[in-house]
Amino acid sequence: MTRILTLGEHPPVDNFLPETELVNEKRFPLNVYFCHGCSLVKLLDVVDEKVLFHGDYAYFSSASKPLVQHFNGYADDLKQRYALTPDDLVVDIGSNDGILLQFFTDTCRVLGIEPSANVAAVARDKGVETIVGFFTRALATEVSAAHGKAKIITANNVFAHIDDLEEIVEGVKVLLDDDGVFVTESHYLLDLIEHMEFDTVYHEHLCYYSVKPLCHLFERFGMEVAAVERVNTHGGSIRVFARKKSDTPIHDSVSELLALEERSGLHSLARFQDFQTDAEAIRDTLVTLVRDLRKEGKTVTAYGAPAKGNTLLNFCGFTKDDITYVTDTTPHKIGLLTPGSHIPVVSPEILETDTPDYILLLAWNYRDFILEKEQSLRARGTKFIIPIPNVEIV
Ligand code: DWN
Repeated sequence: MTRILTLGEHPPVDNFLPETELVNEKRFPLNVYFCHGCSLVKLLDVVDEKVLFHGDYAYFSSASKPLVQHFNGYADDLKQRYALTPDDLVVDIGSNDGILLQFFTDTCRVLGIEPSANVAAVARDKGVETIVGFFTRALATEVSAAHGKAKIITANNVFAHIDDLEEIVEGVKVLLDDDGVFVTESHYLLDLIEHMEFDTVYHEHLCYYSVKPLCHLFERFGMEVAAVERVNTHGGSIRVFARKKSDTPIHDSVSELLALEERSGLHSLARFQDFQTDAEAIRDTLVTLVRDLRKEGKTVTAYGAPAKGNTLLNFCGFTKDDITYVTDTTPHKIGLLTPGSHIPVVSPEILETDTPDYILLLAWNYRDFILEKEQSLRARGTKFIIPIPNVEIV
């Protein structure tokens, strides 16, 4: 393993806190490594999953309208591919607020598995049956005994969060129908490095997947990657279709993406040699810009308090002296402080009356949607600072 990026000591990005609890805030090293064996890029400093995912978790997928639209389309795609009948079972691991399964309840049986009770409660209110807990072999055995085998198991923006991959893949094999499919969506390493999305590095994200190490992983457990697709969520992700080993031919998309990765140098350490200096260059440009604007008496706020935004704020060392407040649509985050940088999170309604001179767009992965949505604010003179893939003002 060779370290390819160090971002310093950071608090968990989804642990938004009230002023009174700041004393308990802990920081952990945030370093990224490249594996010479299978080309996997990952963290080695693993923070206990109970510290990261707990009964007061702050991320609600449905707080982002474009993401709801994405998962609606994703559900339609799976329904078309796999002729689901009312008796079929679709299980979503890390189902959050039921953002995907809500689109299956009219078609078949669904079951969510979500470790954060407060988020699972929102899914249940949507009629999505949800078990509160982490997915394990034991839970898979219980579920298959109670509900039968699953035709489809999904794990979106969660497969990269898991340290014990053997436990989850073996659990999937227990619960999955022999001709079932295990579909995952994870941030794609190629997009991360090509678009300098270093802010998506945080403790929840243990692995930064490319297709090569995923093929190795499933091979180890008697499964295979049957097909892959690139999707545009979270700055660029891969939707991977895995199944139990079979005689059915593998779709060309797998060899095509493996070849693209090879051509892009993604399987060799050299590809990452400038990762640190390039990340620091973006940081330095952003810090200089914001601090110069403040010196000129300009007001600077931020838009969206995503997990990735907290990596960026802390890597830049920003405080509320630099950024007065950050707006977010997630009720759970409003009224709390951003982890580490301790900037107040407020309701987006403030922008109906307040006209900041500049707004740092932390939720850059929804750039087009947000710039469109905030036309009137921009007409009032507010400029947006886009930090990734390079700092620009629009
Ligand atoms: O792994 C994870 C990734 C995949 O998703 C999770 N553990 C956490 C999450 O990361 P994130 O917080 O960076 O995800 P989002 O979806 O980019 O977060 C966007 C944030 O911006 C949300 O808090 C909602 C907010 N938002 C907003 O305030 N106004 C979003 C939109 C679209 C808006 O218009």
